[in-house]
Amino acid sequence: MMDLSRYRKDFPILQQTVKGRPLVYLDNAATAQKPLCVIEAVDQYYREYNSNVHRGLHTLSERATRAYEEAREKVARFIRAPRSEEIIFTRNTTESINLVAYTWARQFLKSGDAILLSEMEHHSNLVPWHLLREERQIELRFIPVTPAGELDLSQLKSLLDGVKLVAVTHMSNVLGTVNPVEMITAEAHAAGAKVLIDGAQAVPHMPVDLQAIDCDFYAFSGHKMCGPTGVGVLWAKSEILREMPPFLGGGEMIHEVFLDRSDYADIPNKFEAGTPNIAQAIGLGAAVDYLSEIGMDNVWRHEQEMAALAIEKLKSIKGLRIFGESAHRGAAISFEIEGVHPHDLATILDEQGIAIRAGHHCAQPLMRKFNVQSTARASFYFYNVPEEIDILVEGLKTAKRMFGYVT
Ligand code: C6P
Repeated sequence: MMDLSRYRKDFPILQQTVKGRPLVYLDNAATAQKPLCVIEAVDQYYREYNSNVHRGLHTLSERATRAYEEAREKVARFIRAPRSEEIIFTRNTTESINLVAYTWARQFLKSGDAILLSEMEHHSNLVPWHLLREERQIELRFIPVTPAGELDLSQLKSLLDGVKLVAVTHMSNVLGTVNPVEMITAEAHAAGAKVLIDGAQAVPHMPVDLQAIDCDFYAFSGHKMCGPTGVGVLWAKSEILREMPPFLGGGEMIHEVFLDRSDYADIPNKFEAGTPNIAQAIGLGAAVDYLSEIGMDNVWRHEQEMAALAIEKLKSIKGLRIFGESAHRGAAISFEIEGVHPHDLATILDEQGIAIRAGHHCAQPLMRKFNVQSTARASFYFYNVPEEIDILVEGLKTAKRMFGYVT
C-alpha cells in the first residue's frame, strides 16, 4: 500500500483525542481537514496584507490582488483549464451550479427543452433545476442507477434526444462510483447538448483534466480539498462565459455604470460581484500547491487501495451491506448494518473517537432507489492510514454487540 502517512503531521486537528481516543476522521466527503500551510496562508493574509482586491493602488492591495489572482492561476493549472480567466470563484459547488442555472440556463433554455440528470445526484444538482422548472416548462430526465450503483448508460442515446444540458456528478458522494464523464460528454456533444459536471467529490481525490473531459461547465468546492470553507469554483469555457448574463450585480463586475444602465466587465470579474472571499481563495491556492506536491496520482492510488481494503474488511462483518459495487470508485463507502440504525452507529463510533457521517447525504432520491432512509458513510482521504480501517471495523463490531448481535 502506498504510504502517505508522513503527511498526517501537517494536520494539527488530526493530532487530538476525542472522547479519550485518538481522532479517526472518516468524514472527508463532507469536508476535508486543513494542513498547516493553508491555515498559515489565511493567517498571513490577515496579519500582513489584508485589503481589498482590484481596487486600491496601495502596496497591501496590490499584494492581495496578486495573491488572489495567483490562486486563480494555480487552480486553473490544477484542473488543466485552458485559461485562468475561465475560473470563477464562488462560495461552493452549490453556488457554482446555481450560477449556471440562473444565468446560462435561464438565457438559453426555453419551454419544451430537456435537461438530463442522473438518479445519483446530490441535491445541489437537482434543486436548482427544480427551481428552473417552476419558471418554465423544462423536462427533467434521469439516467437510471443500476443495483450495483453505476449509471445505466445503455439508453443514453435515446435519453439525449431533445436535451440541451446534461448535468451529472463526476463521483457519487454516497456510492463512491466514478462516472465515465468523458464518454458522457462526447455523446452529449454529439447530440447537441452542453455538459455540466459536479466535481465536488472528484477534484479533491483524483487528477482532473478538463481538456480531456471537454465538458462545458465544471463545479467544485475548496473545503473538500484541504482549502477553507467559503470558496468554490465554477469553470466554464470562455466563449460560453462571455455569452452568459451576469449572476449577481454590484461592484467589481462592471466596466462602466450609468444611472440607468451598466456595461459589464470581462470574465472572470463579470461573475464575481462584490468583495470576494479573498482569504479563502488564497487559502485554496495554498491547498492546491500542497496537493500538487503530494501528487494527485498518489492521492488517487492511495485512496483506491484504502477503499479496496476497507470494503474487504467491512464485508467480514456479518449483516453489513455496502451500497455501491462499482469497480471504478473512490473512497466514499456507504453501508448499513442490519438491525442498527445508521445514526446509532455514528453515535456509538463517536464515543470511540471515530467520525463518520450518517444520513441521506443530500441524495434522498438515491436513498429511495436503494429503499433506505439513510446510510452510514465512511470516507477516506490521503492522510488516512490502514490502521484506521481496523479501528472502524472494531468500532462497528462493538456497536453490533451493544445491540445484542453476535459479531
Ligand atoms: N457533499 C457530503 O457530505 P457544497 O456543500 O456546495 O460544498 O457541496 C455540495 C455537493 C455537491 N455535489 C456533491 C457530489 C457533493 O458531495 C456535495 C457535498 C457533502 O456528501 C455535504 S452534503
